[in-house]
Amino acid sequence: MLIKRKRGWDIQESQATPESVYFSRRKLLGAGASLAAASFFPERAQAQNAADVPDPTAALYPAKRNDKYKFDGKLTEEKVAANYNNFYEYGTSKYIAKSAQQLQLRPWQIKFDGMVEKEQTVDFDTLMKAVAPSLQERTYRLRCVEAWSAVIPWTGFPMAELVKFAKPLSGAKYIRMETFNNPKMAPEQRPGFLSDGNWPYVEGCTLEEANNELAFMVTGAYGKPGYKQFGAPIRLMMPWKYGFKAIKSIVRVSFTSERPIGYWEQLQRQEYGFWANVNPEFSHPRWSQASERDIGTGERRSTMIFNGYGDYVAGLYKDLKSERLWA
Ligand SMILES: Nc1nc2c(c(=O)[nH]1)N[C@H]1C(S)=C(S)[C@@H](COP(=O)(O)O)O[C@H]1N2
Ligand SMILES: [Mo]
Repeated sequence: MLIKRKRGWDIQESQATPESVYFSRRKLLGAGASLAAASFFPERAQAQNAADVPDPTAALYPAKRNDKYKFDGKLTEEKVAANYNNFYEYGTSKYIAKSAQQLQLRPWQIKFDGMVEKEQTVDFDTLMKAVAPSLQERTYRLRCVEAWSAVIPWTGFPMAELVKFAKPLSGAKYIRMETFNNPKMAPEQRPGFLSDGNWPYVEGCTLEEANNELAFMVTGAYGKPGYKQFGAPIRLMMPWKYGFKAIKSIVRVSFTSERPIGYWEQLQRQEYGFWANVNPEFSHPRWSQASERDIGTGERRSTMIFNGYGDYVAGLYKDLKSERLWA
């Protein structure tokens, strides 16, 4: 596919206009409305929109912490992480927190289809009831392919529980996931706008990766559910892979025998591959991946292979040396 225009995601962070994370706040203050300014802060960004309905899963939060997955970084402050996001359905900038409040979380249905015992469409709250016993908080590092990183406490449940819930057939090898496609909730999805014709956002993984203990379905962040800019009500987190694999606001989970093609892979195959495992030695075609900038501290640090999670996941790839594991 021919890409004619330079799009937001073509620009590496350091090549983009440097702006402080407080840019959005100043813009709002400029607008003069103190309430609007306050809504920049995550505490307020969490306040329900008028159209939001009560969250029946609220009592499950904060979930018990699972400290097994230690990391060496400093937790990214909530107000920083919640105001520096990639969510192209709400624009190409990192300052989509306010726009993302248009996301309507209920009703939210998730379709399980493809190679499963029985196709089903399940309400998110029903799914939550089924997985509630395994709900937990885990802190993971997040490494974006654009060379910025964060350390975030996520609430969620092991992806293996989602697989169990879906009951895949024995021939299923891959999982393909889709984000919502609804211009009423995300105006950027209007025809003729950003990524025209390429929605919904799609990502995928192998069933083996999904069953790895690190693979996590995220339903909340910083101890709270329904955090829209983070991809509520449910998104993926595979901390050993570049962030673009961590698909947000999922509405469909399909089991297949064929490797799915992701949103970025479809747009620029030579730059964004299926595996996308973090590797400091394998450069992106347009920039080095050797180091990263922590959005919380502003410090630059060396990138680690598999983002530091090699003990858990390196074994998944030992027989795949001929594959492009690092793009
Ligand atoms: N649906 C959807 N999911 C998405 C994206 C997106 O644009 N749309 N961006 C991805 C990218 S590039 C990154 S780095 C992470 C960012 O997650 P965060 O905003 O929660 O930090 O979400 C990923 N999931
Ligand atoms: Mo990213």
